[in-house]
Amino acid sequence: MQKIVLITGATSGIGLSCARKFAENGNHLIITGRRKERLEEITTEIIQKYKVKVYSLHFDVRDKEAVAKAIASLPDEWSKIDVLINNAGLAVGMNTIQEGVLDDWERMIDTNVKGLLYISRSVLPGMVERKSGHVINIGSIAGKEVYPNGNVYCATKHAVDALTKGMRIDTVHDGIKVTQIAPGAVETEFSIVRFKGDHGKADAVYKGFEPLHPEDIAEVAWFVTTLPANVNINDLTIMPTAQASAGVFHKEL
Ligand code: NDP
Ligand code: 8X3
Repeated sequence: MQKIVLITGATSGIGLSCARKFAENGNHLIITGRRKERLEEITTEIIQKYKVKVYSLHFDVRDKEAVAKAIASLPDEWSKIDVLINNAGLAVGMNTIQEGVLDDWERMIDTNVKGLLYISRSVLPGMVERKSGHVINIGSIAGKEVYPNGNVYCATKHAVDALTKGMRIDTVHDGIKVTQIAPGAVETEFSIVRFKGDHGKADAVYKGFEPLHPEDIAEVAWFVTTLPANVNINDLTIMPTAQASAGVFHKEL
């Protein structure tokens, strides 16, 4: 069955791979992000390649008015969202708390926690009204464990873990599925953003082992939406084979 799938942060990495995967399987997409040009390029690519419909919404998830306005602006044919993938997120910086950069903290908390909430607040009422829908929150191994200098990023992903559980409890009487996917190291633009454009530092994160690829996460996100109506996957932690926990890697350097 063709579904309408809204993916936040679809301009790169996991979100972009999810967009391609869901389109490949014949679903119509609402893709969002801040980088308008990329959204336009991706829209054209996906429509041409997969022959599905794509609607793009350009906004910052930290801006609550923009989020509400964007979702409310969806034409009727796009308003019945079947699957919401709360993926937009980022890490900024790696410091101890005593040396932390307040602006980095605010960017992470506002994007990963408040942004996810603003989107969910706008999309969930329609799902509840229709008694149907699936929310997939992209958490992280950082939402299960804490590692040195990861403090605030880990806190935001622990919040995603808690919000996923809360969302499931709040919507259980309405037939909504809520799933968290919590990946370990995935090679995307994530580390370039975390290290503020320092490609050397970003590349070093993935040296000496094969990290997850964003397509691996998209495959699983797609899988969880293919299960029968009575089956929900609550929580999946997905790691590279060479990563045992947040800080333990087998690296051949
Ligand atoms: P990328 O940097 O490649 O993608 C992040 C996406 O989020 C981009 O599309 C970006 O779009 C969007 N985004 C970021 N901030 C905002 C904002 N304020 N408003 C709207 N969109 C925003 O990284 P990943 O694909 O790796 O990250 C996706 C998710 O996966 C994140 O939640 C991350 O925490 C999580 N994750 C990543 C892991 C990894 O190792 N890579 C592991 C575990 C979880 P734009 O810049 O156009 O706004
Ligand atoms: C991203 C992976 O290990 O940097 O969530 O927390 S990690």
